[in-house]
Amino acid sequence: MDIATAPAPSASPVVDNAAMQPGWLHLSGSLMRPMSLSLDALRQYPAAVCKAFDLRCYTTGRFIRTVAPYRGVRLTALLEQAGLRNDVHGDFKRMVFLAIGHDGYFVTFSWHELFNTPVGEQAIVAYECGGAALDAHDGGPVLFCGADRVPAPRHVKRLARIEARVLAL
Ligand SMILES: Nc1nc2c(c(=O)[nH]1)N[C@H]1C(S)=C(S)[C@@H](COP(=O)(O)O)O[C@H]1N2
Ligand SMILES: [Mo]
Repeated sequence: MDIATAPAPSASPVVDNAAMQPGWLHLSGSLMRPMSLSLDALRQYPAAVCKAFDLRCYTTGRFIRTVAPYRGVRLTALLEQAGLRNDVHGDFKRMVFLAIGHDGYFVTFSWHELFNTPVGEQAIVAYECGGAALDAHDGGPVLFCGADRVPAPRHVKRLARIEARVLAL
């Protein structure tokens, strides 16, 4: 994996997620090459496909709907291209990734589960569902983790940003 050791930039600027252009995904935070990608740019990466699943709310147990298979790019592929910073030895092992929707809803992934467990193989940024393109007006791109027991929390509609953060005690 591509890991930087150069000095860190100053603190991340405050980002207004709602002001971001619908359909665009930004990768920010503790990365060597922060990126902004359109839905069409996401479609150029190697594709991964997840199985159809029942969307069910974790909080209420409510069945929402059955969702056809998503096709998208793995989150790990995007993060590998952006390159993780490693300003202090082993920083990447203390890294978490925030997947943030345009409405400010967000969920987390740890570096370990994405890069060091099978979960990472099924954590995708989807641009297609059941063979049909997911555009910005359909809520795309969607962040989906196919390994989760209850899939609704890490099913982020209108995904706007992935932010890499190194945790400190
Ligand atoms: N952007 C965004 N995605 C989200 C949420 C949200 O509030 N914002 N809520 C999550 C939760 S807790 C649930 S139960 C489902 C609800 O899906 P629905 O809006 O299609 O019913 O979306 C998930 N994805
Ligand atoms: Mo939920």
